[in-house]
Amino acid sequence: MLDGMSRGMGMRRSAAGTVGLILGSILIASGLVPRAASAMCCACSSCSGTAFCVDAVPNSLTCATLCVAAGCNGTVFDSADVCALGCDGAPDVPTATPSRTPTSSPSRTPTDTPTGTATSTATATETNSATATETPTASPSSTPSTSPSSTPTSTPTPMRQLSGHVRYYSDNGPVPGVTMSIVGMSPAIAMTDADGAYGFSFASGDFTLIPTKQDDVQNAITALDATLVLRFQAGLEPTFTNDQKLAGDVTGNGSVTALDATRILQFQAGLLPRFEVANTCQSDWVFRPDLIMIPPNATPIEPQISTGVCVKGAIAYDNFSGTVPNQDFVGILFGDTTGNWPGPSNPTPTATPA
Ligand SMILES: [Ca+2]
Ligand SMILES: [Ca+2]
Repeated sequence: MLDGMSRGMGMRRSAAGTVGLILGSILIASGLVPRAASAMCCACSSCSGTAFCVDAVPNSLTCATLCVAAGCNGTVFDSADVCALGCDGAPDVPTATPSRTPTSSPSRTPTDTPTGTATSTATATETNSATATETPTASPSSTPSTSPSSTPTSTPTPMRQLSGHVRYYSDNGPVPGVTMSIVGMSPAIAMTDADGAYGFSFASGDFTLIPTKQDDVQNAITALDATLVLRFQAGLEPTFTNDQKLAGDVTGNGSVTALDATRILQFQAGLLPRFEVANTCQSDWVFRPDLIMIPPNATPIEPQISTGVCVKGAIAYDNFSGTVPNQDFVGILFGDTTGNWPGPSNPTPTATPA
């Protein structure tokens, strides 16, 4: 299966591969080794043209994970193997197609055009060949805008099937205003409230839960953060945690260096509107799952950042059902290595049920 998955992932970068491998091991360990099944086509709905063919893994969680790994916030999977542009079209046949939907086959125009005016044929050709490259562009991924989702209608608080909290990494304080996105067959969005709590009234099937948050810096990024980065790089901060490393890698290249310190100084001086890593991740914050217990059929996905690639922290659920609380995350503001983000500032929106 690993082989099938890795082939399915095709040209994806190493971070995605790591997630796939981790997921694969978890699936094997948990006895979810695939039954014989048709291939599944996963189309990442928010990155048009990105699709994967997953063979012998009757598990849309894999699809969601692959799309998440590719930086796409939406997944449409199709167990019948009939994606719009096809997966492999044949059940039970392992394919090696990491099918980027064949948008722009640089078709040589049919040679047998009758009349001989060679002029017009030349133009129609290789114009759009450039689009076929597989650079995992941090493309539009539909960052769930904090849109004024038509909500609060004061219904009696419904039973929450899926719920949890988001807390700040340094002091466990509540993080409000986090957009919690359910990515899967039935996409939904909820916001964390002033207590950092969120909840979805309806959740079922296969999906991935992904937090993102924009802005809300609140003067938490100062020269002190840059100093701390330099001290860490010089080996003077032995207790620098993984969370601090996530905060400090504002260039998003997977390591904490003097360049990160420079960028932090530029940011706090107003010379840099946004960190590179925030652009790559489409989020000014990074989150990691913080589960007391991992529910059955759930897979925590740790954030992984390397040049041009941002695998967001998430929890993937396979065949979710029932009522599952405590699906918590830890939030980290990019740049805040000192961890002094002060906590809720503005009156925050009341919890927005999905
Ligand atoms: Ca860096
Ligand atoms: Ca700080």
